[in-house]
Amino acid sequence: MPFKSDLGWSDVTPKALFLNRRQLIAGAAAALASPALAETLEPNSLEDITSYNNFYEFGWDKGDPARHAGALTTDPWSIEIGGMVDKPGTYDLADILKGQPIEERIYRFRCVEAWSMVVPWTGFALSGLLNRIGVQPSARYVAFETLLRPEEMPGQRDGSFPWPYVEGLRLDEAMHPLTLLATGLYGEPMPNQNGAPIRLVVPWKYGFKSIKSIVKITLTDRQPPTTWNILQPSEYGFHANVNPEVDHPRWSQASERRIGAGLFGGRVDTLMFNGYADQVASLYAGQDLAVDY
Ligand SMILES: Nc1nc2c(c(=O)[nH]1)N[C@H]1C(S)=C(S)[C@@H](COP(=O)(O)O)O[C@H]1N2
Ligand SMILES: [Mo]
Repeated sequence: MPFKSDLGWSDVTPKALFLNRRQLIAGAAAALASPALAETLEPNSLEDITSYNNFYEFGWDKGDPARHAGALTTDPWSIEIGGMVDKPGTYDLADILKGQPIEERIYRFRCVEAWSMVVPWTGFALSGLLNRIGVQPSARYVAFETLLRPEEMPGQRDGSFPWPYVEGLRLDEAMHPLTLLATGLYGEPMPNQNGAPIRLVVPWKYGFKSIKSIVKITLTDRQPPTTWNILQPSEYGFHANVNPEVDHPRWSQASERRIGAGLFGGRVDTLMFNGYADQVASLYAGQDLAVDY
């Protein structure tokens, strides 16, 4: 029988994650580099963030994840970490979170479908976990995989989709301090429909890169396959950096609909790298962003 810790990750996280909405908003104001961005960083409501979701394991409608993800068992949870690492293994989430300080990060979130939100995540930098596991010099990419459990994920009973959902980052992107492993939002453990118990958040890339409910992380020297690129390579690239100047073949990426902003007034200009250009543009120096979409 596999080792079962008496302390599940959900016993550990709520205390570590405690913070209230007022503190989150104060934090957002303090973190602002430019007052012009204040309006765009007012977080969406918990209701918006947990009722309008893409999580195709639970169905194709934006309301399906809220309806069906409650059935997902998220404790116990473990992540298999392997490939070009010093300490490969299957780690209980409680062990991954032990001694790991949890931070609040209020990020813009921009879906490739041209809608957006602002989300007050809680979590920790992916680089912290990779450093503890020990990345070997030969590694150049990080591959991620979502749970495969068709008994609890009705969408996975649809055989036409290449389950499990997979994603990947270049190692320099994975190590960037903005790249987050999120374990909650609004100071509460991650709602199932948002990718419980642990999901990636890469705020300068289209939302499909931010893979949910991660069970496997592999360090590799080859660019890993990614779900939307497998499905439609001419529309969804590996990089998927938010870029108002590179349109999707079927729609403009110059602006976005801010969820919750009301029927009239909800359209805002899309920002280069989703507003994080000063922190990430240097990662792509010398690359043609229209080719590496
Ligand atoms: N495993 C998995 N991860 C996923 C998805 C998915 O369908 N399955 N959808 C992606 C897409 S397209 C988006 S926009 C975001 C949505 O995250 P949210 O529902 O928390 O806003 O999750 C991403 N991660
Ligand atoms: Mo998306």
